[in-house]
Amino acid sequence: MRLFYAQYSLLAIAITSVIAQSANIGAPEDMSQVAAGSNFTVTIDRPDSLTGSTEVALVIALLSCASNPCPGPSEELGTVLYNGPFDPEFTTEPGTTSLPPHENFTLTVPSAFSKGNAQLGVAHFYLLGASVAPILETFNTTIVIT
Ligand SMILES: *[C@@H]1O[C@H](CO)[C@@H](O)[C@H](O)[C@H]1NC(C)=O
Ligand SMILES: *[C@@H]1O[C@H](CO)[C@@H](O)[C@H](O)[C@H]1NC(C)=O
Ligand SMILES: CC(=O)N[C@H]1CO[C@H](CO)[C@@H](O)[C@@H]1O
Repeated sequence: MRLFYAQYSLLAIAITSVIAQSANIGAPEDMSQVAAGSNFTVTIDRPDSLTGSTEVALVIALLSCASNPCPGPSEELGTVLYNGPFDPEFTTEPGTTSLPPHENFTLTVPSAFSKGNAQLGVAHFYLLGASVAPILETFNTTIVIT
């Protein structure tokens, strides 16, 4: 019985850390306004976790959903603004050291990009734990192009 509980709690820890592994968009906030043709900063947070993981790649893309509902980033990413490595780090900037490991990307909205709501979609590929499980996750926020 003891063994059972021990295994059960190990499993619970494993599940919790898988959830905690998920990256997310720290900025911009949902419904932030960004002018077409301008630069904006996207912060991708990568909360620290128990299970070791190895970063592989990150894609950040923008898709207009001014005239159609946003399909979700796992269906369609749209215009790729960034495609490359992901290197989340703790910041050393005073006053912000409680932030989770993250990376800031300065990206440019194409000047001809349609105005209105746009899906800021992220695809994140990494290798999880000692078993080196390949994980592809997608997540998104909505920004308003002005
Ligand atoms: C926008 O970013 C690009 C590339 O990082 C840079 O060359 C350009 O000067 C920036 N523009 C503004 C207005 O900050
Ligand atoms: C990312 O940007 C935030 C907000 O400007 C800043 O506080 C933080 O130090 C930056 N992080 C890194 C790693 O440069
Ligand atoms: C289309 C799509 O996947 N939208 C999702 C964007 O992210 C929010 C949560 O931040 C979801 O609620 C939406 O479903």
